[in-house]
Amino acid sequence: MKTTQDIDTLINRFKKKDKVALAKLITIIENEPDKAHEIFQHFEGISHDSYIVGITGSPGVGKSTLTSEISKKLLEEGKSVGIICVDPTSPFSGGAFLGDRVRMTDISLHPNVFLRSLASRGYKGGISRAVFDISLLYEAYGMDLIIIETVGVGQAEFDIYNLAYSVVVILVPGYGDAIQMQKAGIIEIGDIYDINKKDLGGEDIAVQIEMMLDDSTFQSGWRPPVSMTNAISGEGVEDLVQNIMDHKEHLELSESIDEKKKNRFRYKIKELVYSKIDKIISESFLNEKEINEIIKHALGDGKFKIYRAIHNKFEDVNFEIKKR
Ligand SMILES: Nc1nc2c(ncn2[C@@H]2O[C@H](COP(=O)(O)OP(=O)(O)O)[C@@H](O)[C@H]2O)c(=O)[nH]1
Ligand SMILES: [Mg+2]
Repeated sequence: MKTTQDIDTLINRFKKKDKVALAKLITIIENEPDKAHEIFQHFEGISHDSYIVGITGSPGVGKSTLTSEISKKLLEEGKSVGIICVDPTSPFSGGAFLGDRVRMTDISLHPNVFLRSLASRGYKGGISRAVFDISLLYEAYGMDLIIIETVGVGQAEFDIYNLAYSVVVILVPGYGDAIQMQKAGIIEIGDIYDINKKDLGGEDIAVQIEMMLDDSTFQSGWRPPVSMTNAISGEGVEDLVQNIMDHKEHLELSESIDEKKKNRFRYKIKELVYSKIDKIISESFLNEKEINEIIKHALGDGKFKIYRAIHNKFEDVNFEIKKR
């Protein structure tokens, strides 16, 4: 438990761009979501916006390697980058060969980069809650770009489209045919496509994606570009970064960036409201002790009684919702 004074000290150091303070604040927010309002009230005067990029694709396609390469390009342009990596198989979280890990953590030593890796389980309020809060801390810190790396396609607990303004879908040679991609829903989600590991081929996939995109209509007026990269040599990464910047410019010019931002906050506000209500409900109707009693009861003389127990519990309740 951090005291208010500890938090004040951390905030002061954070405002002076102390990465250790940033790391500590992230840890507090991860473990004690209830502290978020106390922390964020210190940033109410900050109006900085970061641009949020989501990088998604199956495990092993090269997301971490690419994130690292993209970050290097951005650093060369004088930009700062905050990385959030939600991938249990990632070298960032220690799941791969030592060589990889050394190469990746390399960039995180740069003063303008901060990297946080999240295991995909065990967060109070879920992984998307933690990712949102960390992204907000990065914004307060003044990061120009935030990159969220995730295996998030179709993953219920982490919905990248609610957070990222540009979604980059990474594919690799040998992924499968176009029909499979369409079935997997992959063709609908990307703002940008990249075929990584071009040293192993991939022309055929690029052609198939291009054809599929040609057959689609895009109400937004943005037709997703397709790049090919070799994340190890860095080949093609410049094109990919350019595509991300072009998409950013498209969103800004067409003012659809506001829709993306609205969506991001709508998602967060709902989550905050539901977590408050959830807390009230569990505190006033069913606390852990009562749940344990029902479980004991159920184990004692029959599991079928749990339905009636819950039903009875709520039957007498008079829900009085005050109109405001
Ligand atoms: N041949 C080849 N291997 C790559 C390329 N990019 C990444 N890799 C390798 O693919 C493996 C998985 O990369 P990683 O970045 O961890 O993928 P992630 O799981 O999507 O984050 C690592 O061994 C990388 O060195 C590439 O362009 N070509
Ligand atoms: Mg990874």
